[in-house]
Amino acid sequence: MITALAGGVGAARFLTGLVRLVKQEDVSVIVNTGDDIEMFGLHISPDIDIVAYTLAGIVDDEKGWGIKGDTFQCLEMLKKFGLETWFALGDKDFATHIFRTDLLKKGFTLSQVTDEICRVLGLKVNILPMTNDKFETRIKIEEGSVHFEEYFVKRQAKDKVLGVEFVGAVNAKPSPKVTDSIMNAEVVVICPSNPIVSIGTILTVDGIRDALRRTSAKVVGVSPIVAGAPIKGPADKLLRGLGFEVSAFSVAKLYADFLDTFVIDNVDAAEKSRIESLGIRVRITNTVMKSLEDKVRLAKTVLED
Ligand code: FO1
Repeated sequence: MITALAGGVGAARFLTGLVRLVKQEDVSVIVNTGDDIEMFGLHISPDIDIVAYTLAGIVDDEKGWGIKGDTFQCLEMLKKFGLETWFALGDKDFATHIFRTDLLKKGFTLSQVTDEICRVLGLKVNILPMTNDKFETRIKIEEGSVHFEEYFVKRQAKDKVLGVEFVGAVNAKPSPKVTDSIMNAEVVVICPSNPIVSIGTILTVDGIRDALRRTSAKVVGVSPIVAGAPIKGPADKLLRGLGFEVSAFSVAKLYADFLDTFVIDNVDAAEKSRIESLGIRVRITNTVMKSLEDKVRLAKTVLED
């Protein structure tokens, strides 16, 4: 059993390589749900959908989210009704949110809904929401606090980050199978996702960090920071906003209490000894995933003993 902690696009691209090496049914993916957002009365789970669409081969590869070739008629009509349409939801994507919201209203948990979505998309991988409880990552900016997606998409990550709030973390419980998937794994992979609002969010759910510390699995992380910057997304803005250095070492330090090995990019080789001084083994390879071969090679490096 391989278990992965995942956020959005970077994680999904890594997982594409992983499932070329390991049978999908032997992979569990614990996904961040702090980006989940209610819009037009619908429950949207961006990171779950990014992972599911990517592994099902229907994601818009260039954007990394949404469905390839999707149209936006519904969104245009909603705009005519004067509703806010800054979050680009395609017509086929809307079907996922309608399906999810309908089942949630019928009493299904987010985990059960996600299992149904995986079944329909023909996925054998176990996609596990980090929690079934209400959870919202909010970013503190000058004007107050906004939902992560409002910070990142509507306001285009332009605001200075003053802090992050994990609303719901106090009561949120891991969804079923989450802690078991960590305790029973041979390898747990910390995917190249945002260390603050994707991986960091998952770590705030009761019991997850503890399980990572206790598991007999090898815990291997892939640095989401290459040459002082993320490949995609606002990780640098969030790290800097919270007073952290933007580097592979800085991320390794955030995970140091449970990480066995950290995979960093060739360009960051100079950080090897600093990371090893944290008691973490370091592997150096190309971590920038352009082709399928890159993704498979990176997954192979993560799994090699
Ligand atoms: N990201 C954007 O930058 N702009 C969008 O309009 C947008 C829409 C969107 C719709 C559905 C979905 O599942 C993801 C979407 N994303 C969009 C990506 C999302 O904002 C982030 O990539 C994740 O939340 C971060 O992991």
